[in-house]
Amino acid sequence: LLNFLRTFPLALPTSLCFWLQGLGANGIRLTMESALTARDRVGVQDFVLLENFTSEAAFIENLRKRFKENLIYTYIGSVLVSVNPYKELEIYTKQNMERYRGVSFYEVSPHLYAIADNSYRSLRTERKDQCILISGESGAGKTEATKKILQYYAVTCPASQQVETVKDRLLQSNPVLEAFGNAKTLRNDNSSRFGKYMDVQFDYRGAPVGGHILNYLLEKSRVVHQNHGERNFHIFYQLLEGGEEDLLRRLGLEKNPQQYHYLVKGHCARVSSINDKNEWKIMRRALSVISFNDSEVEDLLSIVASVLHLGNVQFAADEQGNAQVTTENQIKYLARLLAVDGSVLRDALIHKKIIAKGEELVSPLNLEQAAYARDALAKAIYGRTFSWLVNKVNKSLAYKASWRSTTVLGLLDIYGFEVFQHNSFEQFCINYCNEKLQQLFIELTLKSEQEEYESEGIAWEPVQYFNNKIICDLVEEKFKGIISILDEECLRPGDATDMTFLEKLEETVKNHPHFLTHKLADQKTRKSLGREEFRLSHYAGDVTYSVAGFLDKNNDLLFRNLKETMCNSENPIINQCFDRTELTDKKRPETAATQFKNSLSKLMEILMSKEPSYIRCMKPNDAKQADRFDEVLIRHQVKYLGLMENLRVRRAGFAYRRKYEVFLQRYKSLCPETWPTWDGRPYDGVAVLVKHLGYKPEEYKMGRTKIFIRFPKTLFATEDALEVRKQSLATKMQATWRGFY
Ligand code: AOV
Ligand code: MG
Repeated sequence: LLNFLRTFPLALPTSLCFWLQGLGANGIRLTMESALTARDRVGVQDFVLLENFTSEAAFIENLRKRFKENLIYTYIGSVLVSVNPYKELEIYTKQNMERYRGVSFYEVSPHLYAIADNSYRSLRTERKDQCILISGESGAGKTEATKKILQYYAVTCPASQQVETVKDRLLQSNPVLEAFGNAKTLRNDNSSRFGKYMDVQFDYRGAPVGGHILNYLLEKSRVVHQNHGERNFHIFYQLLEGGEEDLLRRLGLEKNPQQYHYLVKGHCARVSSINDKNEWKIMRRALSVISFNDSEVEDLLSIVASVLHLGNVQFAADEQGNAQVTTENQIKYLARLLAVDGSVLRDALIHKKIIAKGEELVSPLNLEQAAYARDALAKAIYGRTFSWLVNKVNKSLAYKASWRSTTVLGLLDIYGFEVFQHNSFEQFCINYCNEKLQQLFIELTLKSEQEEYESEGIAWEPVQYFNNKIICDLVEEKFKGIISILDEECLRPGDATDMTFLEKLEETVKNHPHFLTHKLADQKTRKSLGREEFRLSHYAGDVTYSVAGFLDKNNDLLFRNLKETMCNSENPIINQCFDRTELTDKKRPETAATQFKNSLSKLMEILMSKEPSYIRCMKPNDAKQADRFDEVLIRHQVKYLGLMENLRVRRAGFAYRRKYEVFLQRYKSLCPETWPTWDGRPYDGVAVLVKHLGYKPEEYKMGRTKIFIRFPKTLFATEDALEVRKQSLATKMQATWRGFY
């Protein structure tokens, strides 16, 4: 009977369940992993229970065992470690969601639903804002995890007509933002090319009533260029593959992506893992859910199409070497789609207008400059439309009764750490962002551990760990940091180039242990560094960045006459994206890197103000394949995610801790004095219980609200005793059942 119940825990009628719990068989609903044999096969579900907790090999072995059994989740205390399975697992069903609802963290096997549920309950009971921080390198499963958590809330939180609309919009914002903000890279077929922080607002009943998204630095350069094996943003392919004939005709588009210069750079318009046609349908439906009307959809898609047409605008040089547009047809389409005057746009693409001493100076562009202006326009249009889109989503998610108080739960899903053959400004920003998050993780987990020891009245034993603050400082410090130096070069009139930036960097940070260039390197390492490169030793590994394009990308300038043209656009979206005040504003806009730095610093403040939970995602192999556990790759991630340090901090002294009530409830059947009920304080009950179990004084400590157990073996012995007791109970019950028949 017990075996049957274990296999089908949900088949248990509630009354029977209570009866069995009464008999002390509450372990039935627990995972089977407490049994000794299971532990050998599937490893421990919390790394703190590893006998040899300082051994990296033991850590990885435990991960491997579990991965092999499709157990992709494991805890380090309250931190969830997740390994991307690269295949669909049957663990995200509605039934499984119900299993985690309202259940204490440790009573069910590790899952992101447990993290989601735990955060949600803290939010409800303590009315404290929460955030769930999901980190890990590109392709490790952050975005999937975020979506699964949102689905969990959509299914398990209280419902009503109005709430259903909000839930729908929260969920449907994803396909839209992913279509416009995700792309295939070499690391991930659905890689997030923007950072996203999403607040979900809950009302007093715990129902989701609104939301808000903050977006971070979109990788705009992808619009005009993709590396080999990569694609542009999904939306372009979706539109060409899935768009109805009528629509494509109106937009002047042909179905074939090969026709468009902006889509052929990576030589892989079609990818087997991506069904653009299907995704198009999903995206279109999602647009309606987040309250796009037909004309807004048309305006939006006109902009997408206009980017493709822009890419096909070609130039030829006249006798003076000045660029002339040779593709009149594209200008015609552009004029219609962007709702601007065609000849004005044509002129703006081949001239540059400067205002000097109050006078307008117009000068022609050469071929190279014209191509540059065209690409800058494409990037600006796309980037601003993306921000507009996020804004639009936010309007549809806004809590209608915002005067009422809400609590919020934030979900952070950013681009993961990435290293390619060629790394540029974008990777620099993305990896810097990951540095910041890692630092937050270190600070907060250490802090919370220390605080818990303090509040429980137990002495704290310090732990050595690598603090990556030194790398964050290298990037962001005032005057001396890389971003400061980059900005300085960007603002310097005259002959500043990417190379002068590199030279200045060398001068300013030459002695930094995490910084290296060709010139600064010793003979041996020098070979691996080009003269245009610098190398940063990130927490997650060395990355070599090429400085080519740094100044341009950081400046992110659009020629004035192109801006003017866009300001006059009658496409309502473009019109909102380009504001006239930009033309008169004398102040230079902030550079891209500084904007990013400031927005990250605000993000850190937001996250610090909330109670955090962590999901650390890992990638099992580089081939995006199921059932392949590449130990070298995993070891690398275990190292840089600081998981061993995390574990050491968590185990500083004690392997295990539990609230007295929880501990007593679980093990009370093992002691005649606490069984079947203990009427006194839980503290005293636990004291009696552990005395009966023969715990030695050095094996445990009694804190204010929790018992702290030093070694896993003590806990395992108690778990095994519980198992034995359950077995004997089962035998007794079998006898009872037999008696019924
Ligand atoms: P990322 O968000 O961490 O990378 P994703 O969440 O996009 O990574 O995951 C990459 C791919 O791995 C997905 O498209 C799925 O095919 C697969 N995958 C991830 N998690 C799961 C899961 N739990 N179950 C099944 N398949 C999964 V990046 O955005 O590139 O940093 O920037
Ligand atoms: Mg992602």
